[in-house]
Amino acid sequence: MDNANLYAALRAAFPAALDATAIETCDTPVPLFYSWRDLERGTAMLANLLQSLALPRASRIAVQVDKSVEALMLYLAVLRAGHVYLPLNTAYQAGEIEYFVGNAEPAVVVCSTRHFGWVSRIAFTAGTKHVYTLDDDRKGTLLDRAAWQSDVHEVAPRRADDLAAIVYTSGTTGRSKGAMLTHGNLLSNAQVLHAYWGFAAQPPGSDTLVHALPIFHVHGLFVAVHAALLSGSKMLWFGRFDARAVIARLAQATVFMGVPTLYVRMLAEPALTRAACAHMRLFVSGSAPLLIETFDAWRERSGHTLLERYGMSETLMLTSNPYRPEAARRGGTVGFALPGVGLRVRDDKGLPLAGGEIGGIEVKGPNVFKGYWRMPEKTAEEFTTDLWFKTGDVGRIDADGYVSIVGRSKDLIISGGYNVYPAEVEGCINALAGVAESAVVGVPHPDFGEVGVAVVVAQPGAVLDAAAILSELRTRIAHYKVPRQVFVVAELPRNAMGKVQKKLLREEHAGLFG
Ligand code: MLC
Ligand code: AMP
Repeated sequence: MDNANLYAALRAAFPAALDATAIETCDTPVPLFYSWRDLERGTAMLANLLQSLALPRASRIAVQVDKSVEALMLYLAVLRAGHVYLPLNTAYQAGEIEYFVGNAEPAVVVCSTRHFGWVSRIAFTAGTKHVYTLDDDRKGTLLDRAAWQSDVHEVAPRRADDLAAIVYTSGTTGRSKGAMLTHGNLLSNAQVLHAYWGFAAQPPGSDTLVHALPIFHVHGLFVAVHAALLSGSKMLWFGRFDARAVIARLAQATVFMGVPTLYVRMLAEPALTRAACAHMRLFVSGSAPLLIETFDAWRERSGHTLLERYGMSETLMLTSNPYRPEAARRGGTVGFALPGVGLRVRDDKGLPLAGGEIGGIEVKGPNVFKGYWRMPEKTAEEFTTDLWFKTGDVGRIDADGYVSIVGRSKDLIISGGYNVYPAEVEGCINALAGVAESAVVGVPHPDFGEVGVAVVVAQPGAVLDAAAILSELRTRIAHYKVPRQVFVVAELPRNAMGKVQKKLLREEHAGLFG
């Protein structure tokens, strides 16, 4: 039987000329050039280090580090060694990390040196045996240890339905859930996008992808990285997104992937011109709704039509506008269900809707995850009896098959491409001294698309200070979850049933950010 380990498939796509550059860094003090051989050897050494620890099969390797090529190699090494990669946003605070580590029980935790004190305390308390550090300057105990390992490693045999990664997504109620993704989920989706977005039709190695997204979420880690590796394409690697610096490198690139905020920020740069984009063949947008104004402005300024696609952590990519003809990419839609993906729209009783009607989007396919980590009841809740996954997104399919997302049944704010669950933020605010209750709503924001605003009611006799609430929240939750503004009010608007009317709050604060 063939080895279904995702790393084996990615490795098989490396170009024959292993000394060619696979990754060039763009914002390190000096540019660093990593060859395909460097990737192969580096991941072998890291995989051998993991193997030397004699961990149980399918151990979780939790990683909260700044973006670097070595961090990418660690992801590939975890696949290679047959363990389960658990990426963590660098913005997560101690309370959040404590939950993830407690829930996933990782055998190994890797963090940056500056966070080693508190992260290792959490990890050792939770029973993790090995904590390493990895920084974005090629330093840290992980690399020190790996340096002693052999650079030859046989890829661990895995089946398509073996776990490759767990990606935590916040829940509408309660705590985050770990979406279990298999080698088969990741490879099948990567292969579909490889064909659908025209990578397969290019001569191998002729694409160059500008990689400027974080590598702790699906978009940057799976969609962008797998597309590049599976096509033997070089990556121009940015540790963090900088609009001007990215535009300056487009002349050497062919593909860019970003969340809408990245396009909004590039549009604000005078350097974004048709000439600057002349070498490019594809700009992909996803993770959050793309405003039609951004779609139109991008076409006008760059001469390219953004290709918008739609997906989520549990399912990877679901729909995409067509690659060709460019003219068939429709702004305001997320395109067609990808090959192999079943997508249907149902009413709130789960009954089929006639074409064009708005309802809940349900999906099926080899890309759909295996379930939530150690939460069988939550998994069961999110699937229909005929095993379609309920995305929580609300949309419609038009007569030509284009899918549009018109809203969400889940109470979710997407800010700069990051998901913020109001229930989690409200829980945090409600736990503060003197708070009786709170409501967090998303309002339009010119840069981040949407940001959270909190409306808070004090307990009788208590006096609340908005600034104090904000600074307290900053120590408890990731910065992007902290509301942009806090209003202290006498009471929350409620309907006759006593339910907080978030719609009214959204309307009241809709104009806050212009
Ligand atoms: C930063 N800030 C944010 C924020 N990012 N606030 C709300 N939402 C965000 N996304 C805060 C900072 O803490 C800071 O607050 C202030 O905004 C200004 O920060 P900045 O320096 O301008 O931010 P920057 O570091 O440039 O980051 C912005 C960004 C980043 C857009 C580059 O957020 C980003 O990389 N987003 C991409 C997220 C992503 O990859 N999503 C894919 C998920 S996968 P203060 O108070 O200090 O001023 C998925 C599935 C799918 O969804 O379909 O793909
Ligand atoms: P996550 O849980 O971070 O994977 O986020 C997935 C969610 O992002 C989806 O359920 C959608 O609500 C949203 N999303 C992703 N892509 C798009 C898009 N192109 N347009 C609108 N929403 C999107």
